[in-house]
Amino acid sequence: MEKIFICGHKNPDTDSVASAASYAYLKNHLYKDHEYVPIRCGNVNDQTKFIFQKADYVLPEYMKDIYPKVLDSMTTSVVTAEEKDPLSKFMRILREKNLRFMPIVDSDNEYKGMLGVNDVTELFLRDDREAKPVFTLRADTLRRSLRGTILNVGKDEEFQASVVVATMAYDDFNKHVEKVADEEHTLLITGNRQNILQDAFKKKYPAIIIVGLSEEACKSLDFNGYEGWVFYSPFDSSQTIRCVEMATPIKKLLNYVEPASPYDYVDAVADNISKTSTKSLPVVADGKLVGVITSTDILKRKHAKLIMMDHNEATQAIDGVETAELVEIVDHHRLGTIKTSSPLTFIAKPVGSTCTLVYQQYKLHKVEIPKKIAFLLLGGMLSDTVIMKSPTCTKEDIEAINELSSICGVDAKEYGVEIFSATDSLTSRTAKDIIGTDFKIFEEYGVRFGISQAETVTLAQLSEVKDALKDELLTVKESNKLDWMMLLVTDIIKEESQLITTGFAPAEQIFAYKKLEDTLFFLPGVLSRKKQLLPEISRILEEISK
Ligand SMILES: [Mn+2]
Repeated sequence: MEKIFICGHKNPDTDSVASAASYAYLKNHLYKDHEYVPIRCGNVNDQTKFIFQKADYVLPEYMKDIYPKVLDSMTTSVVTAEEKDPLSKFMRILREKNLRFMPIVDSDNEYKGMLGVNDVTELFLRDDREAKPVFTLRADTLRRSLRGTILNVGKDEEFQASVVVATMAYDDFNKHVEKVADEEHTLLITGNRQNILQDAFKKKYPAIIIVGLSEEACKSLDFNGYEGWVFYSPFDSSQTIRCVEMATPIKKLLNYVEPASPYDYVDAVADNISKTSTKSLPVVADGKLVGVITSTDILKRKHAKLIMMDHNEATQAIDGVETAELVEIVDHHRLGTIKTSSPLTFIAKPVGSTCTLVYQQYKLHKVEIPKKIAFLLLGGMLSDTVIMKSPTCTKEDIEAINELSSICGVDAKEYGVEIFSATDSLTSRTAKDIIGTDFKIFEEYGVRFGISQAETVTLAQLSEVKDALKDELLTVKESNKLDWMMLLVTDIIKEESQLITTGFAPAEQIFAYKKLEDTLFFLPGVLSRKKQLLPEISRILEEISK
């Protein structure tokens, strides 16, 4: 079944992960045409982990990116041949299935190489009328190719031999054999010629094929003392020679083509595919063949289907989003919307959390909310609305929180405090963790800037870690090629924040906030990046752009 991935933004917060997981549950409950798979494109914070533990629900799986992978485009129903099979079997399958090549495996489906029509053609295109071709043969494949029987078991299962056919007069034949054949590497094909057979049984030929004699008559022959193989062929001499050629084990003709992994990017293997003679690559996982990817597969490559949760801007989306087919966006942020190639469902409302929008979808479709999902949704709502204190919190959020609390059998405020206590204090976390956990990139009026937010139950320890945070902000600014980077540290109890920045003189001069020191500002009553800080930043960027 085709998958549709449901993914929150980069540096996922609780709302984005909880909404993705609970929306996937709803979609899978409602629709059976696709498999809805919740994923996340970053590590989860301690708060999110706590909520998923509390809900006893499995965290969405981590996916680095959503670029098309070999796994999604490869052909999995592949006709193969085994390396021990004779060429005749390979040719028969090619003809029957109308194929140009086949991956070759061993009896455990372990990948051994590729064999195409071109490789076989080359074998027969050799212009060696002067030299006698030497065939590498295995007794078993030769018997299968001849569809004959073994009359005498020889010494070596595998041997190399040139073919000599006894069609001349006895004396001429003896002379001919002496001239052209090396006794230990000769495969004699003969009819019912007693004198020739009597001589042959005394020689070191690795194999003799008898034609033109009934199987019964062959059985009365006396091979005593002969150490090579004796085969009975139901065909005439010319057909038998062809069978010998076609008995060459596939193993001898194989090309080892470096396989692709199912997790390779389609773009990365396209070049290698075009270089192969079969215009295809075997796909191998743990040594076993799992499929084949061809140039046709590449042309028809499948783009991942994606539902974006809790964001709508490309800068915040999973890597490779530009290659994905967006089927839906569920969000409560401002629109900085990504461009799409086809129409899509867009569920957006200025409520306190994306989990509230998911809750409303359960209501709309009259789907009962299981307790586990209620814990996730409630967690996302309480987290995003800072226990209903944030100015982003609406009546709709409160309604949802009340109903979910009763499903979970918890007090919302108590659960909220539990949730926020699950995040470590400022001093116990590294600057990298504090800044990296909830970090978003925006672009406005030609200015590329980042805002991280950290919530805490007290700002008292901020002065201790301030310098380390300033250093880390500069590092993040550099590595993301930003003009301006800042961290909003919010005290959810006192409902105030401090903002540390990397400095952006033209803008910071006209900030509405109280400057405590260089690149440090005090923001009383500010809890929300989205609803309070971001509009102020937009305002001043517009101002200075004039
Ligand atoms: Mn959110």
